[in-house]
Amino acid sequence: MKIETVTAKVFRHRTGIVRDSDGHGHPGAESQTTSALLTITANTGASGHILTRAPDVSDAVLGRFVRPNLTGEDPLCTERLWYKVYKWQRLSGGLLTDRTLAAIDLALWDLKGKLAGQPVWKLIGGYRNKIPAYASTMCGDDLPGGLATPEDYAAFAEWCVKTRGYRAMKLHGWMPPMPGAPDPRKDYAACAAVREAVGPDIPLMLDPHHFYSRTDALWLANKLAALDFRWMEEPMEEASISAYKWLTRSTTLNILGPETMTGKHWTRAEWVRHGACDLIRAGVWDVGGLTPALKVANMAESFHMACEIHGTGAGNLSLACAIPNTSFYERGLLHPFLDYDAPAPYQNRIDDEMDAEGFVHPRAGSGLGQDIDMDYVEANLV
Ligand code: XYH
Ligand code: MG
Repeated sequence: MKIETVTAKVFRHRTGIVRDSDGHGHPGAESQTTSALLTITANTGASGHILTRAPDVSDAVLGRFVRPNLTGEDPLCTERLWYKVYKWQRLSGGLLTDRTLAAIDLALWDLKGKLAGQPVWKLIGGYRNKIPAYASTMCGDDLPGGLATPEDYAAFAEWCVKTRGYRAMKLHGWMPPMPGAPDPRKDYAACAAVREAVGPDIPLMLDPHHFYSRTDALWLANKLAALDFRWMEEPMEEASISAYKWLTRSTTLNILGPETMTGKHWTRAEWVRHGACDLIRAGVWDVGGLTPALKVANMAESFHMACEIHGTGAGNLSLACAIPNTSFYERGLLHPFLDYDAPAPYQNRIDDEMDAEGFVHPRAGSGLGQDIDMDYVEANLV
């Protein structure tokens, strides 16, 4: 069996999310955008797919770094193929990103599942057939009745927990360019209001401004510890392991990371080695795919540490349901003005449907479990 083609189809669709000047998403006027469907096809006719961002799978990148390494290879050899492509990153001048590596790896795992007739979450471990989700809010905004005040966060938290059934919640605080941001005291006010609204038994977490000083981060950590928060993630630039080592040692609050730091499983091993966090973080799109993300989770387990998965989607859900040492699935980003449960135009179903008790269930079908509207993709090609 051999890989025959690696193709990407760019298609247009509507979106109700606008990006601010720092890149954070917020509800906004409907507009047109594009996404891409990456497909890897074997000579048996079987195909693996993953939805991603168009720049991740440009024809230039696929032609230069991917097709020469995959065409003619056995698609089941995911470890071998990951390394074949990954090694081209070093001299790619930054053109071959971790996101591209992740898209390739995820499409190969989807193909492997299709060939095996099994869901990927079972092929890689199958530890659980459901997982509690936490409601992961969008970053704070200045929209009246949105996430503009601590009271807004509290009201949304009540809806998430008492109406929609979420069993945990993570706030993203206010970040620049929002008025008054960054301000650890404003972040804390929202956290205190949410704790008051949901009561003492709901796990709460904070993902604040990502460039606080050590002293601001420590002040916030200690205040959240007093509110019995479960963890705080990425309060400072993650390139400074020593700053995180200092913070983790200085507070009783659990510090989670690294989320966005490059270096894949190698960096995360260093964070454990240096005591720079209490819980490890890995998302398939951050570390170059499911193949390296599994290595992060298994490494963390060896140190009796949780590996909390960053981000949503079929790849992260498969990972979260495969491993023993994780607590929640991050479902979001959520906002009072947006219906997260409504499929995107190119989906028949969202990847991460959640029941009324707050559990997300991975699918029983073969592959990653995506339910893509292929007719919509074909009808809206760019
Ligand atoms: O928009 O800064 C942000 C969020 O932090 C985003 O990067 C991501 O959804 C996240 O951190 N989730 O935990
Ligand atoms: Mg985060």
